[in-house]
Amino acid sequence: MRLAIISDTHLGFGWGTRRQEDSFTQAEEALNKALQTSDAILLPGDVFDSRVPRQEVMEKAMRVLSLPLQAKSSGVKVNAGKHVPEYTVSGVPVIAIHGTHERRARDLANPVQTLEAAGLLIRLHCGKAMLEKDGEQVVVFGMSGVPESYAPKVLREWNPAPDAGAKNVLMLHQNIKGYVYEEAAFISPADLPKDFDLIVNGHIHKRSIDKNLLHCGSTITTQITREEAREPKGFYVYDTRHGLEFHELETQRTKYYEVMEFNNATAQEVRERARTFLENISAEKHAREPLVKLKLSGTLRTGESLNKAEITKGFGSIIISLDDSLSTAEFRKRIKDLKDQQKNRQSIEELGMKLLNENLKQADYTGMPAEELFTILENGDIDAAITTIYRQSKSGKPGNE
Ligand SMILES: [Mn+2]
Repeated sequence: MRLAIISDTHLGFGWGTRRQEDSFTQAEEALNKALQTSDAILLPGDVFDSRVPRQEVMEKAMRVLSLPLQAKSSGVKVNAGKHVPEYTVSGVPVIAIHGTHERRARDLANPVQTLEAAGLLIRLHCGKAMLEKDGEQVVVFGMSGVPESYAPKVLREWNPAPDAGAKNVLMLHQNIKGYVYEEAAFISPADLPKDFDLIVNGHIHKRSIDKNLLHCGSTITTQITREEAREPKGFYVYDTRHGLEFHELETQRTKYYEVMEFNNATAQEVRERARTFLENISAEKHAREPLVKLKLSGTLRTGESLNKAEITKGFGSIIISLDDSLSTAEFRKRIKDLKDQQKNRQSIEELGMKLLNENLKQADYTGMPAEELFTILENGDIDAAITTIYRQSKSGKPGNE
């Protein structure tokens, strides 16, 4: 059996910018290629770029994700242990989990659930779907993204057990130690359930294969880093007989990442060096406008100021992200002010979470994670929050305030 794995399509990414079609173009290319040779398609989370996508994004997403339903039947039979409309699996079945970008509080519908309601895919959360074709069985297990600190507990309690008579694939969407900075992850590769033929983790946009753990990366570049600039995007096919194949996307833009260091430079020096670099890129042939990340760092001579527009002027055929961290004294202060503002905003949210956590603890509350409750409150849905607390509090009665 052949399972295409298309991760982190981030549909709707860059909406309102010159890149607003990219997520759809690249997801569509991946799906069209996958449909030619695969029996089923797995989407390990972050299908969308946001938890409440605008209608225009939803419309485009539905067009793209209806392609597998319209494709020629792969002949695979699916049993997901729940009702699945006939048409959902009449072409090439799609099995998805939701990721961090889509996660919402339990009582609120996330966009992957919306797609499932329309019959475009089968969504798993601590569940599995059995696939069968020509006497071969593959079981796809899926745990949708949960807050990182809950991930070990949710995984332990779910305790997915591979089926001895089948190939077993597990889909996750979490941080895993060794792939992100240490404090961000609560799961190590050693904590992952044993005896799976393949574990696919979404979320990490850089691809890698380590034993049976696959990070297939995103189909779209959401952040140009030095490493991501080198790495072409694509998707994988897991062939149960022959292993993993990578398929590179042709519609992706060429990426450039450059850091320029200056020491006590004049604005003119900076401008000239930057423009020479951009001219070289602009002289090359590109099927699509390339993405350029240019970082200017170091120091500007006192009294000099840089006009970014003068650097990028005339390069309409390049999508430039100009990161100017050149500092003169005034500039440093402006950045510091902005950072302070940002910090203050964050700390209000953190303080809110902390207060909520403490109050819930005092009230002996054991219901949904505080983070989810916080999201409901953040949305201003006080009634929903109260109902949830009453329903889920230990005693079933309100606590002491
Ligand atoms: Mn992602």
